[in-house]
Amino acid sequence: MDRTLSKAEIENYHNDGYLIKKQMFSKEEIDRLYSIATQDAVTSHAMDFMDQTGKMTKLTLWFTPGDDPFGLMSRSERLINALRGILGEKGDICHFHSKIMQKEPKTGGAWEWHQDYGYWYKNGFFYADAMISVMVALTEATKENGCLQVLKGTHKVQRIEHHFVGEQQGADQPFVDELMKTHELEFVELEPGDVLFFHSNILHRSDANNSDKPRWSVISAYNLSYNIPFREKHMSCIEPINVVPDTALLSNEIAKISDADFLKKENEITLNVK
Ligand SMILES: O=C(O)CCC(=O)C(=O)O
Repeated sequence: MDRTLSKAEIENYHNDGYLIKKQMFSKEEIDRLYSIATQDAVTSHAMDFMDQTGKMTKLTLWFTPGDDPFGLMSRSERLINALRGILGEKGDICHFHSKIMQKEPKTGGAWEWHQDYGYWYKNGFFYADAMISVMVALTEATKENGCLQVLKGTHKVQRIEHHFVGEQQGADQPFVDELMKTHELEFVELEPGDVLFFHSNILHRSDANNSDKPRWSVISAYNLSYNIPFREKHMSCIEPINVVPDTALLSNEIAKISDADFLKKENEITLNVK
């Protein structure tokens, strides 16, 4: 399986604001990550976010990538090379944060239409083009279990105002309604091990999980080192990543998450990091 991004794939990312790369992680790697993701050590740090209908969706978020399998995944050569291809050489690639998204069967809630930069701008980052998210599917993600939806090409429209909707921040709805008339909606269905790269300004959302299957993923957000935020206290976002070989994820003995700097919900300012 060729895990490097071709010129055409990078061009597609810049045109559409996202790119799906199939099977960047093997079944064995995903089995290892998923088994750790479901351990108490991870789920006990999960924060609940209520959607408009009162349903809860959970996520566990940390900033500094450790030597555990999730840290090794987010620092892996294959991902960092892909990010260099997409983001170019204007700065070093830094890890802003990673989060394990836990959308439980029947109960897992929706995420409203938003741009990630709609949140991150509030932390004092100036350059949306220097920020990107990478979603790695830990389970199947389908329309039925609430896969991500993107509005193709909307990364080019700049930042839209965001307001609280339930406990989340949503993009100003009249702007979204208007953009829906002219931009194609794609349901990003993924298999375990597939990866979605998406621009910090692309509009995206997901439905509640009304199926009887969980929808779990890990999303790592990255930033280029020149994009120095003036309101963010966690400094991993401007520290160049210590890249590890792809083999590290399976060859490493650590079978649990590191005791990292997990985000706690009560911190108002850092809530903008989601
Ligand atoms: O995982 C999802 O369904 C939504 C995630 C998301 O919107 C985000 O991380 O910005």
